[in-house]
Order: sequence, then structure tokens, then C-alpha cells
Amino acid sequence: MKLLITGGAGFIGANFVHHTLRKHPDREILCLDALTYAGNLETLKGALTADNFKFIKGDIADRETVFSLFESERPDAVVNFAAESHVDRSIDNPDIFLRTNILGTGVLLDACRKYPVRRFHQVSTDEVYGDLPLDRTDLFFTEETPIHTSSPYSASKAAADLLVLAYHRTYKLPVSISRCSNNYGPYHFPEKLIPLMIVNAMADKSLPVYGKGENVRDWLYVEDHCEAIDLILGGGREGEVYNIGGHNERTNLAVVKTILRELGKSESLITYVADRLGHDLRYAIDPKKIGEELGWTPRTGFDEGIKKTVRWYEDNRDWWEGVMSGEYRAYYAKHYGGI
Ligand code: NAD
Ligand code: TDX
Repeated sequence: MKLLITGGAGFIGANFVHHTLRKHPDREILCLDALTYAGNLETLKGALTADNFKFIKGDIADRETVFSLFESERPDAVVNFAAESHVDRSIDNPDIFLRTNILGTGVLLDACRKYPVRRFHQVSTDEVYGDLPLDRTDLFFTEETPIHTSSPYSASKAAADLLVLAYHRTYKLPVSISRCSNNYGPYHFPEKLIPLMIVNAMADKSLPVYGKGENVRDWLYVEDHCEAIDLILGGGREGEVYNIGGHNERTNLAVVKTILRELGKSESLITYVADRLGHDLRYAIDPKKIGEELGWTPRTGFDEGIKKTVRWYEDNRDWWEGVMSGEYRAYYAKHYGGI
């Protein structure tokens, strides 16, 4: 099988590349990635030297690039990870989110119509469901929960999901969609909560917590997400949406305090800063469908996963220092001001 993985130089995409090379050494993998600030070839070290792996630098929203790649390579299946993925950046500047997340997905879908594939899998997010109240811990997102987005990021991901489902209904394209909760683990870009708090704490810098830190996220170790996508590719039904999550809900403050404990640092590093605009309160996934249909269960609980992740950042300082480019430093200074 020849598998096209887009966005494979980013956090989850690269973990999926490594996962697939380990689990399916017979597969040929093509990786298309524009190498934005979030994409790094260092993250693919190891894969780049494999005979069955090929990297192509290119933009999924560039029709010519995508169509000529499909013409020459004729992939059997596509997994689309490529996206602008940071909510705060989407609040500052929605434009690029519309281009990559919506138009880019549209271009890939068009290419799959012209050069038929066995499966187009869209990697989506639980954020398309909006948020749940903090005081209703009995409520969870199911695949039937209405789309109800809050940020330009989640709106662009929801638009892409609707496009994917429309291509299934209208053109019978063999698609599937997964909507996962917050991931964490190796190669997570240090703009997101967990890696940002780890690298700041290691440097004894302030840890900027939005609002009161009471918002809740449902954390999943990235390897468990990769395994779920692999199972959907293998046996998930066409035209279906699968929620992925491991019932690991934590307030942001609890996550930050766990990281500080793990690193032996003081809670005095915590700095409360202005809240995110439109900040979603609580995400919580009901993963019953993927469990029942495909036998997926998460293997790594939060306590074990966060220990592994903190150790990984301690052991891979070169990686995270390398990806924190000038662009990222400028973003950090603008977004967090003087702290
Ligand atoms: P990321 O920002 O770490 O990586 C995105 C990758 O896409 C980068 O390598 C980047 O260079 C590439 N890219 C961006 N624009 C591109 C374009 N126009 N053409 C080609 N490549 C482009 O993101 P991530 O956290 O790995 O997320 C991957 C996918 O998973 C996204 O679709 C995201 O919406 C979804 N998702 C993420 C999470 C999470 O917690 N991180 C949870 C659920 C779903
Ligand atoms: O500096 C910070 N301080 C803070 O309190 C940052 C960066 C975040 N936060 C809070 C905001 C959220 O409540 O932490 C929580 C997690 O924030 P992010 O890491 O930005 O993730 P989130 O907004 O939940 O979105 C993530 O999960 C769903 C991914 O970035 C998305 O790509 C994915 O779709």
C-alpha cells in the first residue's frame, strides 16, 4: 500500500509516520508537508533514511503541486494531518487557517476524485463540537453532537469536515473522519500548553495560565491517537466519523502543577494571564463507537504519559531548541508580552 501522509513533519503526523514505519514496514510512505514554523525535518530524522519513505515539500492548497504528486505517485490512501493547528494564532490571524484547513482539504479531495484512492482519512478534532459546561461532568461529545464551533481554528476544521462528508455523499469518495481530544507526547511544538509549560519550567521561566486555569481538556498520549487512526484506515467504515479520547480530563491548572511536580519546580512559577478570547470551557470525548467497532482502547494513562513526555523533553533539548525559530520567538514576545 502506498500511503500519502500530509502534515507529516508536524507533531501528530510525524508520530504517525514513525508508528506506520514500525507497524507496517511493507507500506510505502509519501509525506507532503509545507514545512511551516510547525513542521520540521528534524522530527522525521530516522524516517528520512528509510527506503520506503519519501518526503516532498509542498503546500496542500497548491493545486498544481498536489495534482502533479498524485499523477506521478498514485497513492492508494491519504491521511490528512496538514493544518494550521494553534487556536491562539487563529484568533490573531484567521486567514491562513481558511486557506490551509479548508481550501487545502478541498484540493486534496479533488485530487482523490481525479486519481481514485481506497480511502481519504481526515484528521479532525473534538473542537468542532464546541465546549461543554464545567459543572456537567455527565456530558460527553458523541459523533452525533452538533457542530458548534468557537474559534476561527475550530470553524475551519468543521468546514473541512463538512466538505469531506459532502464529497462522500455527492461523489461517493471513500472517506472517514476522526475527531480526537488534546494530544501530548514527543515532538509537540512548544506553543501548546503541555510542551510550553515543560520548557518554561525547565528554564525557570513564568508559566502563563489563561484565566483561572479552570478550563478542562481531555488528554490523550499521541501514540494512542496514531493507533486509532491506523485501525480506522484498516477497518473503519466509509463515510463515518469516529471520536477518539481516553477519559483523561484535567483542569489546565492540574496539568501545570503535575508538570512542576515532575520537574521538581516551584508553583510560584505559575503566572495568571488574560484569558483566551472565546475560550472553550471543557472538552470530553465519548470514545464508545471506536471501542465497540474497532476494539480501540488507549494504552497510556495520563500519569504515565506525562512522566514519559517530561523525560522526553529533558532528553531532547536539541530538538525543541532547534524548532523554536525566530518566527516563534517573535510570536511568543507578541502574544505573552513581558512575562
Ligand atoms: P502541527 O501544527 O504540529 O503540524 C501541522 C503540520 O502541517 C506541520 O508539519 C506543517 O508544516 C504542516 N502544514 C501546515 N500547513 C500546510 C500546508 N498548507 N501544506 C502542507 N503542510 C502544511 O499540528 P498537529 O498538532 O500535529 O495536528 C495535526 C492534525 O491533527 C491537525 O489537522 C489538527 O487539527 C489535528 N488535531 C490536533 C490535535 C492536537 O492536540 N494537537 C488534536 C486533535 C486533532
Ligand atoms: O499559554 C497557554 N496557557 C494556557 O492556559 C496556552 C498555550 C494554553 N493555555 C490553555 C488554553 C486551553 O484551555 O491550555 C489549554 C490547552 O491549550 P492548547 O494547548 O492551545 O490546546 P487547545 O486550545 O485545547 O487545542 C488543542 O487541542 C485540540 C490543539 O492545539 C488543537 O490543534 C486540537 O484540535
